[in-house]
Amino acid sequence: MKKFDSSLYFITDSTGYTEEEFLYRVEQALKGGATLLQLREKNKSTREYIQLAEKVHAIAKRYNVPLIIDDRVDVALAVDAEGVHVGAEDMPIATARRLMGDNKIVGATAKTVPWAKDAYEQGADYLGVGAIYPTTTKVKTVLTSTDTLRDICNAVPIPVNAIGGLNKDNMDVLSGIPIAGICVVSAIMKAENPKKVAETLKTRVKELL
Ligand code: TZP
Ligand code: MG
Repeated sequence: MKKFDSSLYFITDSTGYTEEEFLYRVEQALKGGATLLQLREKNKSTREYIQLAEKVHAIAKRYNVPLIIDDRVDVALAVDAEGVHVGAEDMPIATARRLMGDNKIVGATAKTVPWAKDAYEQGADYLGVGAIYPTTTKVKTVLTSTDTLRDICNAVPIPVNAIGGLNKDNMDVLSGIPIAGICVVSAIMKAENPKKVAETLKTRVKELL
């Protein structure tokens, strides 16, 4: 399964939630129309990561939404997830591609045009570019300008998603930039009503693309 729609790419953060509440929120996001899902865990043991990924994958399958695992090719393979996302400090993209095979999605992070071109050449299927705005989500990142985002979109033939601090009220800066979609963590994860927020974001992003 290689075709995917990254228009509303929801990236999880289980911090502060019980597993039950977390899984409920993930499902609500999918009900609200998230098109792609990434499980992003930074503090779990391998065993815990796999156990949670199995549960999230079962939910995602019911909504026909591909599951991408952050950082960990072993976890992605263990649960037969649809893909993996690797950043600058993770496994090299070409290695992840070799291990995952050609039928899985390999996503990568890029913050400059040369970096984006290299990621594409190594076999990335999509790029996440940001942070567009400062973010409250725990991540090692710097801001990326919308000019750089546009240049990256024009430099590679693969889908490019904007990420970082995005919410329904601040997406206008992306207007006219040929992105494939947006990635959000906290906008949905911390929402009082994740389903409703996902619906709103989906509508806004459709207007934008
Ligand atoms: N990479 C760049 S910014 C970011 C990641 C993983 C976090 C985005 O989270 P939020 O809550 O949507 O700002
Ligand atoms: Mg990473």
